[in-house]
Amino acid sequence: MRTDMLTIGAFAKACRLSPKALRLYDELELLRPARVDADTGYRYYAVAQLEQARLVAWLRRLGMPLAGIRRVCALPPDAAAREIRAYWARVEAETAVRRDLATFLADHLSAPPRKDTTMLELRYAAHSDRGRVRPANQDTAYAGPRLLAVADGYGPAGARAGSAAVTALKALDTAEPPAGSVLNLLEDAVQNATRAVADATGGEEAGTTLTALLWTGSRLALVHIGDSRAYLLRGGGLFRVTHDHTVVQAMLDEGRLTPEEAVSHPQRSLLLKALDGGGTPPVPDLRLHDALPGDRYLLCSDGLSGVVPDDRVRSLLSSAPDPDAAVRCLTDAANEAGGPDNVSCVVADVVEAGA
Ligand SMILES: [Mn+2]
Repeated sequence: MRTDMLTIGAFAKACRLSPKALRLYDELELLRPARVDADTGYRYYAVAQLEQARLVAWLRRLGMPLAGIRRVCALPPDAAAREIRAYWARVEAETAVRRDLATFLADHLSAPPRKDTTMLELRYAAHSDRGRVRPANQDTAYAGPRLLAVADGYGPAGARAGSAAVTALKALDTAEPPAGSVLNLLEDAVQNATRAVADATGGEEAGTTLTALLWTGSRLALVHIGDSRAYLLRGGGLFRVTHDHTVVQAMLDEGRLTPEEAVSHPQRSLLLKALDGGGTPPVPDLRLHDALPGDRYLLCSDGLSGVVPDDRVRSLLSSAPDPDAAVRCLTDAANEAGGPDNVSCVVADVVEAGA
């Protein structure tokens, strides 16, 4: 027998893994023995495989799926390092989504923090504009006493898709506070919107984003799918509430793109998630925001966020005297920046009732 070959026992000792683990790695095709004796079935490993055995063990400890481990092990060190960083960025992004869901559920189960009995209500305005380049407007913007929504349709039947999604939510825009569980309302809303999009497009290539806020009387519940956005202006600061469901955002999260590269990326509007009327409704991002008097919310399509930088949005939004003026000056700003896309804005102020 060659001297650079180790029995499974000797190899196990040298790499500090159990023979059982090594047999498992063999079965999972993560680490094949260098030689298997045809007569006895004994496994032999090369000394050069020690490093890889340790790597497999660490990657399993990291929780990397088997396919990922196989890929990493087949790569040269530099590429393997990139693959591990990208894997971890994905884990963190997925954890962030779960963290938001956990926060949403905890918020939902805890009482609103406002102890005084001041009634709050929304003052709102919506405006949608074709822009300066597109032949038609495929955006839909809606604002009512309880519902704020923006949908950005794409594909030949995109306008119908966006409008159908928003129309499906309008049943929530009633005078009375929503009865029953907000969780059910939001779940039903997305299902109804998905069905409405399917009916409206009749199998044509089309879909839409949907970003909506539902007013419960003390809180705003967010449903979000796609790359339209929600922002909150509070205490002079502009906070982005939503995370884009785009390929470019995922690449940003994974550290494969810089924010500067993302702004001009040719595929920046390619969606990872949308209401396309397909079989299963996409899982939306959900959030619950406690409303404070003086809060100003903005929903917009990428026709605004794609061309008007956040600090400009913040200054326009904070200087506008009311929601109507705000939606007008924001759409104007998008058009002044070239208006390459349809642009939609919804602005709502949280105010004391009767104020
Ligand atoms: Mn758009």
